[in-house]
Amino acid sequence: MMNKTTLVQHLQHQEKKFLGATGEFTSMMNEIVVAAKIISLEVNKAGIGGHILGVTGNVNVHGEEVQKLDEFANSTFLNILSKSGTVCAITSEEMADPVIIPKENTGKYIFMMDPLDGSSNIDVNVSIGTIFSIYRKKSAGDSVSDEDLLQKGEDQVAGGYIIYGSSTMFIYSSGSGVHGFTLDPALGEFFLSHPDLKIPTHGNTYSVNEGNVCFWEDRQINLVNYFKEVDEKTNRPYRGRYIGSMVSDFHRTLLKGGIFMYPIDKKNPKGKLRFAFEAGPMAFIVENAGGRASTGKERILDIIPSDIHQCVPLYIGSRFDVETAEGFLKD
Ligand code: P6P
Repeated sequence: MMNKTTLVQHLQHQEKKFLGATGEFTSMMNEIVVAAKIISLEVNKAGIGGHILGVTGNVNVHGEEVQKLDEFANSTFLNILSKSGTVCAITSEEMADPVIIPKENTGKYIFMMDPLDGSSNIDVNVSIGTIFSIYRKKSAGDSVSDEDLLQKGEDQVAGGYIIYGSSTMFIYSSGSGVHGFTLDPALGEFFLSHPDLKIPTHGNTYSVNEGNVCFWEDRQINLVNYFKEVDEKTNRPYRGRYIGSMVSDFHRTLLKGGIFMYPIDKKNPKGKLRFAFEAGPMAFIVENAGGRASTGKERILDIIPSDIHQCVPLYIGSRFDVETAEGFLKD
C-alpha cells in the first residue's frame, strides 16, 4: 500500500505543473476531500441507527423531496468550504440562492455542487454520489456577480464526483486527464486506483429511463430503437442499463463506454438534469477522458447558463455513441 499515491500527493504533484500556482486550488481540493470522507462515513452507516435515513419533509427548488442525507451533505460542504479561504461563492442544487462568502474568508474560486445526487436511492442501498464543479472568479472587485456564477461550461477549472458505493471513489479532472482514487476506510485515505482514465471510443451499452418513452419525441424513440436493432458490424443490440443514480450510471459509462441519456420529454421540456451541478461537471470529465457530451444539438461545454438552476437534456459517453445520438436528434 505504501507505494501507492495518495490523493493529497497527487494534488501536490499536479500543482507543481502549474507555474505560479499559489496552492489555493490544492487547498480547496483537500477541503473537498475532507467533506467527502465525512459524507462517506455517514452514508455507509445510514442504515444503522436510522436517524439519518428518510426525508426531511422539505422540497428543493426543483420540487424534489429533500432527504436527510441531502441536507447533511449540503451543510458539510458548506461548513467546510465557507471557512477554507478558497471560495467566494457556493451554489448547490439544494439551495435556491448562492451563498456569498464574507470578505474575511473569501477566495478566488466558485464551488458548485449536487451534494448528494441520486439520493432517492439511499433507502434502497443503491450507490449515490456528490458532483462538483469549480470555476475561477472573473469579475473585478470583492462582489460576486452573474459574470462569476453563470460561466461557459468550458471555463471550468475542475470537475469531479465522489461515488459512495461498494467502495467510495473520488474521480476528478483539472484539465490534465481524469484520475480516480479509492478510499481505504481503515486508513481514511484515498489512493490512486484509476490513473489517467480514458473512455472507450465506442461502447455497447445505452442508459436511459425507458419508463418515460410515452413522453419522448419520435426521434428519441427512433434512437433507442436503433440501439436495440441487431447489427453485428456496429455491436448492436446494445445492453440496457439504468440505475437511476446519475453518478452510478455515468461512472459505469466512463469505465466501460456507451451512452447515458436524459432527453427532454413532455414532463421536462428543457430536460431534468442541471447544467451547473450535473451535466457541466460530467461533460468536463468525459471530454478530458476523450468522450463527448451534448444536448443532442450542441456541446454541453459551449453552454453559458442563464440561471444557476438551468436544466438541459444530456447525451454523454463514448464519442461514437454520442455522435450517433446527435445524428438522430439534430434538426
Ligand atoms: P428519473 C436523481 O434524482 C437524478 O437527478 C439523477 O441522479 C438520475 O440520473 C435522474 O435524476 C433519474 O431521474 O426520472 O429517471 O428517476
